[in-house]
Amino acid sequence: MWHRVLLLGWSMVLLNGCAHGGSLIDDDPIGELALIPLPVSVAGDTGHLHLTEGTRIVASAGAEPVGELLAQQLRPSTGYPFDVTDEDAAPGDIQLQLDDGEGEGTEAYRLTVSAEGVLITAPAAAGLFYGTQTLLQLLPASIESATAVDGVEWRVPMVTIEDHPRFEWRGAMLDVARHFFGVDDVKRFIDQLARYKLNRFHIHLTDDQGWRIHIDAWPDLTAIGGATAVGGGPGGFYTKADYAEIVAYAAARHIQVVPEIDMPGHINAALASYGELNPDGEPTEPYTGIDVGFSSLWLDGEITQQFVTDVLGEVAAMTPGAHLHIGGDEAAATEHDDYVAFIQQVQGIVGAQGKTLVGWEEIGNAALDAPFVAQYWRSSDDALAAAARGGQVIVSPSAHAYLDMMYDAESPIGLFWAGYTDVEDAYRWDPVIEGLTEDQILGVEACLWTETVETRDHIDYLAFPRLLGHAEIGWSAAGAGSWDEYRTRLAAHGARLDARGIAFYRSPLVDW
Ligand code: TNX
Repeated sequence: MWHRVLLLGWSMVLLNGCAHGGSLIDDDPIGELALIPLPVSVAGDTGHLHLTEGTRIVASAGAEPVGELLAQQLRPSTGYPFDVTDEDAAPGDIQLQLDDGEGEGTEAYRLTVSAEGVLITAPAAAGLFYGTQTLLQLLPASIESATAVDGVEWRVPMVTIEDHPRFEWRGAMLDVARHFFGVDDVKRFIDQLARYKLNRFHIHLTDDQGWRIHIDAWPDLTAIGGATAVGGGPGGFYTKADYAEIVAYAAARHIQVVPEIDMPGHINAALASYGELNPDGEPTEPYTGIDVGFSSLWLDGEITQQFVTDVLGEVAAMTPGAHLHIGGDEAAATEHDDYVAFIQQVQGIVGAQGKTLVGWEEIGNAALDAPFVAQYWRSSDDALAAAARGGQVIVSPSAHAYLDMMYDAESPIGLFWAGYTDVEDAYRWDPVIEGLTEDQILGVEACLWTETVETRDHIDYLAFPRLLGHAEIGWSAAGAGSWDEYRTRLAAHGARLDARGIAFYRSPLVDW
């Protein structure tokens, strides 16, 4: 018979002797929780459960990968073994259980912390995974440390949390074309998305300044087009093995990779790699500046058709997710009618690969057939046109969700064209743009364009902490949080970002 032992009046705990480590508890008030994104409901009790050397992760059938990942996240800082097992749970264990409940979808979860242990239940592995990410946020910030931290009580408040996301698509985009970022940098970025329950990683693979994904049928795209970057740097590219590594790493964290091949504009890197893609048979000059809207595919060229079919075919084959992003933005060097015909044709090519087409809002000008997805960034006219044709909309309003905008006049990097975007602007915005209803909106995405972003620290500085606000907009119920209380939750996340080694911007709007 197991029973809990409370040592009242002391902020100390006793170990209850029992076969598998036992459970340690205290009765301290749980205090303020600082969860981002805010869950649907949180009910708090008094007291904490302490994780110990003996705490195991008990994973039901199908939950093992989530259990393993959680163990990997808990071991470095605590130094505890966190064995993952399918044995019966003992007091104090962390249980991950798939249940039959469907209710709120595959990403929903329920997390209960009691004297018995931690119990996370969900109808699917994705929900279990989000439950584990919430659990991390219930632990002290130093749980995030990559090395062992002594003298910390690894305790979790006694709470019951029920949670599910507002939107299906909760994304972040990284432009690896203007400046290239290698596999390790990308994984590190994906780690942060996972922490905040984002589930789409949109990777902008090609642009005027660089082509970053190897295509077997057109190897010079990377041999030549991969060797440039904004400012004249050496560029770089992903081999198919590199790319597969990114896709698998993201998938383990319940994130789908959405590759973008930007066409028919933003295409100079391809035109510079192959003379035959140009009407005069001559390759263009490599481009290392930051202008937009000057390049176009040669849409009358028969070879262009072949090129597009080959590239999208190989990219589709590397993509387990349902979506292919074909860009379609700022095609100022393409005739309007040609643009429209081309986008329609590309929808056929993407469809033949069994994928759904995603493009920037400008694709709303083409007569596309549902299903397709338009990504709003500047003009609601185009986004509304897309929705009127039955398209779904991802909202990335540049004045709020462009992570490359400067915070204020002091920001050492970043662009300015959509206006300064401080941490408050990145949190206070309505994803349901005027003229659309919530069900026309597939979700939200924050975009990090990298004209001015050259290093890992630069990514950290511009993306954090703003990305956390977007994660909350994507996940939490409408109106769930307010800026005034969000600032205090965000402040508590400073220590977590620090513990993960993220060089975030310490906005003066937040009392870190
Ligand atoms: C606009 S947003 C672009 C990008 C730039 C970005 C810089 C969009 C679809 N196109 O090509 O990198 O602005 O903020």
